[in-house]
Amino acid sequence: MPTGLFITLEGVEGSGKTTQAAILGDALRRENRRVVVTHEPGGTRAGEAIRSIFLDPAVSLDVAAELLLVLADRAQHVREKLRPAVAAGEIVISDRYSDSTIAYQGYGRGFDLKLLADLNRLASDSMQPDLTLVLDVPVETGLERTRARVKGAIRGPDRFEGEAHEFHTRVRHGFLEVARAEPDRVKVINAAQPLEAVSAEILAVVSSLIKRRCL
Ligand code: Z5A
Repeated sequence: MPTGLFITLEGVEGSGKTTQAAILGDALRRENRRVVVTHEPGGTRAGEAIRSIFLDPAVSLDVAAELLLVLADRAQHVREKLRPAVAAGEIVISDRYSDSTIAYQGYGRGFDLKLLADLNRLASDSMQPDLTLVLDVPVETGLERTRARVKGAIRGPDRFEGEAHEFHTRVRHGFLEVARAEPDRVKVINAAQPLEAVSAEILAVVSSLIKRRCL
């Protein structure tokens, strides 16, 4: 029975998750591995519809509605895409997953962490990543990177880019707390380094896991 690997990339905005997910996916494909790169919110048809509501700052959302949307997205993502792909032996790389709910809705918005752990278990059908990489950057560095992107007019600021600096600082702290609590699963990568250095560090951690699992 083939079993793949489930890797998640987490971190504050502009930490480089999307860029690094693509680079890691390409590097593993060059080793002839079967790879799926996906993201939350989104990653399924239902998820993309949820994402467009979720990220649109013109759509007013209560924080409880915001929480329930990311959980609905995850419930569909796990059952439709993540679990089947891992069961088929693929290496699945997800740009954000359940730790984002702990960091954003827990540390950021103030929802009870125990409640979120229970809800995450329901939404994810208890599917845990084999490895989570927290790309850690100072909040200001991440926001500067995303501001440069907004200036380039690719897209406007989303719901979270408008939040106060303290919000993003709590979120960053949340990710680091998750890493402290689960050191076997969660590795922190210094994502303030140049892009190539971050990619090399990520590939080294992932390759070592692949070797340990004899994949
Ligand atoms: N959210 C939530 O609240 N609860 C949940 O449970 C989940 C999500 C799952 C998703 O937005 C939002 O959903 C997210 C949390 C919330 N909002 N926030 N914040 P998204 O998917 O649109 O945005 P994001 O996940 O935050 O990604 P991002 O803003 O696109 O950032 P990123 O993916 O980490 O970075 P990037 O796009 O790869 O890079 C940003 C720029 O920096 C780009 O121009 C790169 O070329 C550049 N870059 C990347 N790495 C480097 C280095 N090392 N040096 C210099 N420049 C770099």
